[in-house]
Amino acid sequence: MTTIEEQRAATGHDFLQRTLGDVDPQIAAAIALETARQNDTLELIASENHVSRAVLTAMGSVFTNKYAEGYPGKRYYGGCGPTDIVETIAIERAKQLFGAEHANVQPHSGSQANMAVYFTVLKPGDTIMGMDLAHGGHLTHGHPLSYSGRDFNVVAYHVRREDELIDYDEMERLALEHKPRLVICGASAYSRIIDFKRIREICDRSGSLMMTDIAHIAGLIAAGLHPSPVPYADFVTTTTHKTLRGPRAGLVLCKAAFAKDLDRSVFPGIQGGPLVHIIAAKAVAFEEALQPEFKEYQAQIIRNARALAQAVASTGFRIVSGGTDNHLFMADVFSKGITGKDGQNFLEAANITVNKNTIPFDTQKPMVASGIRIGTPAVTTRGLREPEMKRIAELIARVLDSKGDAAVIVEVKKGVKELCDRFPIY
Ligand code: DSN
Repeated sequence: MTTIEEQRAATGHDFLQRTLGDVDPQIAAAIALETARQNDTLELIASENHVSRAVLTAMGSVFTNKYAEGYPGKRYYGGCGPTDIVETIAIERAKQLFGAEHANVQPHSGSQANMAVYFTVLKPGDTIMGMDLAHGGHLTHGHPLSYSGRDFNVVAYHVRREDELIDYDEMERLALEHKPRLVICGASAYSRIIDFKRIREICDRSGSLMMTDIAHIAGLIAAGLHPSPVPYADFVTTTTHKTLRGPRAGLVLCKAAFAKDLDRSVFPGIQGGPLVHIIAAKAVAFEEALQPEFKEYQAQIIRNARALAQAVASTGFRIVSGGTDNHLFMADVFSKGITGKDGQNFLEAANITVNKNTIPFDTQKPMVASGIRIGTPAVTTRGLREPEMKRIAELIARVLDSKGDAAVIVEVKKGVKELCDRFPIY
C-alpha cells in the first residue's frame, strides 16, 4: 500500500515543491548573475527599466498555469473567474491612465500590438506610411525585414537633414501623393515632441487612418508630460516595459468604433491564450502609474535626460537634434571618431550599458552606426538625479575619449560601482 506522499512523489509532485536552485542550479545561477549585473550597472538603454517587486510578483504568479482564450465573460475554458477579475481591472486601468475609449491588454509584445492593428484595418498590399527606421522609426513600422514591410506597400518619411526633426511637410506631401490606408507615427530613437495633432490633420487630408506607437514615451504621456495622441489617433499601441515600467508586453488602445474588430484581430487573429500572469503584472504597473509619484518620476526622467545630454555635449560629443524633450537622446560619437559599435562595447566594459544606434543620414552600417542611444528611465528609477547625471557624463567621456583603454575602464568601473552602491535596486 503506497502512501499519498509516495504516490505524489512518483508522478513528480515533489518537483512542485522544490526550489529553483534545487531543480536547475544553472538557471538559478544565471538569474543571480543577472541580478548582480543589473545592480552593478548603470542602465542607460532607453527602452529598459527596473520593475517593482509588486510587478515581479504578479509576473511570477500561478496565473501562468491558466488558459483563458477569449475575453472577460466570454472564455473558451472553465475556471476563468479570477482571470476575468485580473483582465477587467487591467483594461479599466489602461483606459483610465490614457483616457482611452477601448483597451486590449492581451498583446504579448509591442510587435504583436502593431500587428493586431494592421490585421484590423489593412489587407496585404495596402499602402502604409511609417518613419524610416534609420531616422528613428521602428522595425514594425514598415522595415523590409519585418512582416510590416513584407506584407504592405511601405512609404517612409524622414527627419530633416538641417535640424534632425520630423519633416511634417514631407510626410504631408507623401501622404497626399500615396494616400496610405494607415499612417504610423511614433519612434524608437527620436528625442523631440511629436506633433500628433499635425499628423491627424495630415491623415484627414489624405483619408488615412492614424496609428501612434508610443512604446517609448508611454510613461511620459500617462503622466501628462508629452502631448497625448489618444484624442487624435484611431489606434495607439505601446509596450508596457519601457517608461511605463511594467512587464515585458504590449497594449492597444483604440476608438470604440474599432473595439470589436481589434479584439478579434488579437484573439483569435494573431494570438491564442493570453499570458494572464503578464496581464496581472500590467494591471499592477498601471496602478503604480496612476499614483501621483509616477508623475514626479516621469518628470525626473526628463530632467535627467536633459542634464545628461547637456553634460555629454559639454564633453564634445554632438547631440542629435541638439538635445531632448523626452527620456532619451542620441550622441553622435562618430563626431569624435568613435563608432557606435565601439562606443557601446567600451562602455559595457565599464558597466555602463547603452546601445549603438544609427543617426539620421548615417554613413555607417546599422551594425556599426555612428551614434549611441542614451536613456534615463532606469537610472531615474534607482533615484539618480541631475548631479549624478553630470558624473555619468564624465565617466562616459573618460571611457570614450580613451577608446576603451584598460586602465581607464578599471577606474571608471570603480566610479560606476560607487554610484550603483549608493542607489541599490532590489
Ligand atoms: N527594441 C526596442 C528599443 O530598444 O527601442 C524597440 O522595440
